Amino acid sequence: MITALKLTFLLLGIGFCYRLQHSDTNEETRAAQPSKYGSLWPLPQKVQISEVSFKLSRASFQIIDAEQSFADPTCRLLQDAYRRYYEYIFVGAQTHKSSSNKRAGRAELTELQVRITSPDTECGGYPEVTSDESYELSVDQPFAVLKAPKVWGALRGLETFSQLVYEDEYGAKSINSTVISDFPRFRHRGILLDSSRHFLPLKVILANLETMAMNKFNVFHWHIVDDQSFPYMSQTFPQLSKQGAYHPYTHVYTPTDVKIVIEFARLRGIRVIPEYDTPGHTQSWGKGQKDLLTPCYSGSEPSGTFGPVNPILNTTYDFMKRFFTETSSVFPDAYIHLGGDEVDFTCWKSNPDIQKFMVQQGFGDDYKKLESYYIQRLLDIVTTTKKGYMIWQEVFDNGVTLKQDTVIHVWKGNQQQYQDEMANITSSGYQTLLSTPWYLNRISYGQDWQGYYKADPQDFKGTEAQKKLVIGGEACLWGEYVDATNLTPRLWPRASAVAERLWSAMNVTDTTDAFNRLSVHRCRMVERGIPAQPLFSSYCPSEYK
Ligand code: CP6
Repeated sequence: MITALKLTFLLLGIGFCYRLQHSDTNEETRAAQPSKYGSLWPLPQKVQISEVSFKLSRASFQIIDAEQSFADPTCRLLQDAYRRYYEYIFVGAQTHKSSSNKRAGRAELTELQVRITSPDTECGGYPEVTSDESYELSVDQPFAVLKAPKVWGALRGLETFSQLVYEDEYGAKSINSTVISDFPRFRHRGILLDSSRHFLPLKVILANLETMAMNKFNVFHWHIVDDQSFPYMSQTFPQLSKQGAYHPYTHVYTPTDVKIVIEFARLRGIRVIPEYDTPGHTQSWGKGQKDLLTPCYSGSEPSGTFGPVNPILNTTYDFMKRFFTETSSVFPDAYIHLGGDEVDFTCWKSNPDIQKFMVQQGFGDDYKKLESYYIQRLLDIVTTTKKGYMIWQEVFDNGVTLKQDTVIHVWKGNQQQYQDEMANITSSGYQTLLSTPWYLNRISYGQDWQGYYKADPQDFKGTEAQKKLVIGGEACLWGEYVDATNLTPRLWPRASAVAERLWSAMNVTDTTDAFNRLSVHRCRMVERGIPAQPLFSSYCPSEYK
């Protein structure tokens, strides 16, 4: 028999265990609370949300060009976006009318008017690093107004508007009277995907671009080829993918595929920057291009294996000239990423022709000089295609002469080392981009998004002028352990933490408020059909539908 005393101890014990697991001071174990900023993610620069709410109904609500707008119905980018966001606003909405009378007398919001305020709307163009993404949003009676100088700001504002819409306790779509004025903190907010270690079907790439837009990312860094496979179908050198892709017809990106990706991204204000990483990471190139790679030697005999691109042959540079001339017209962005990371010198050192070349050039046994020689010639070639370039930090570390508009991409080291690197790069007057703290391919148990959230690209010792040279950052999802089955949940919502760091004001650092908003933002991505993984023990309201 359980006595009253025993029962008391039992209950006390349960209560004690409960408090242990649900301590409010422990960030790992707190449940999401409502934030005063609703579920806005990333947080806009200035937000005022009032208590006054309006209802929205699928039947009467519309998104339209404002009469004064410089854009008109021929702007497909905007018309497509209106349709997309209309659907997102009413995602999961009840179709029956049961709730419509519950809060009678509440005003209805029937229109979002979108007004492009600059005569050059940039509707038919491509987004660029200098594109204006600012917008102002006012939600009030008789209609909501979204004002933006260019279509790029309108896209960002439409996403924000859709995030303001919520379901009230009766399931009716609602929005509060709100004033927002917004612009990004950094101009370059990227995601790197790697389609070489595993082929990524077009569907996966497009779903990721869609999710990037939900998080206001604006650069897709496409690490398209690497050692393992060469899925880019080149029109000038079709052998590269014929021999170098995992499969010559199914595991390739045709010229049409590439066009689809670029246009899908453009319609969402996202730049596509391809990376063709050389002279290292090029094993797959060698399969379709004879003599491109350096033959390695064992003693005085070729060993049958190959190393980095062969830097001593003129044929190498002829090839690069033709290859990069092609890619410069396939990809419209003003920049191309040229890699230049992790060059292994073992093979170069073993090759007698290279040894001879080293002596001729007076490089001694400093193979970094040989690497620089190659990169220098490559950069000169790419410059003739009128493109700017981005490169991994090793190229800067090796002292290669770079054009002043080069973007140096930092990816190595611990916090101290990457901060010193950013300081060095910017004190030499170069622009830089941070990725080191945002290697999302690395996984661990727990809420690792908080670490991504705390890193800041301008957190290093330097002058104001140096800080201005930091153009942003990129979250990287390297592909060794990632394919179509796990890419999306691995990336989202962890990359969302990076999105807020790169878009929102520098002082937006409260991880408790971030957790509250991000929890709902993650449920919104799930509602929109994106299998984003959970932050912590919880549920999404829509799971019950
Ligand atoms: N491939 C290429 C990679 C990496 C880099 N370049 C890489 C290095 C370390 C980690 C993850 C990825 N797989 N071409 C470095 C820029 Cl942890």
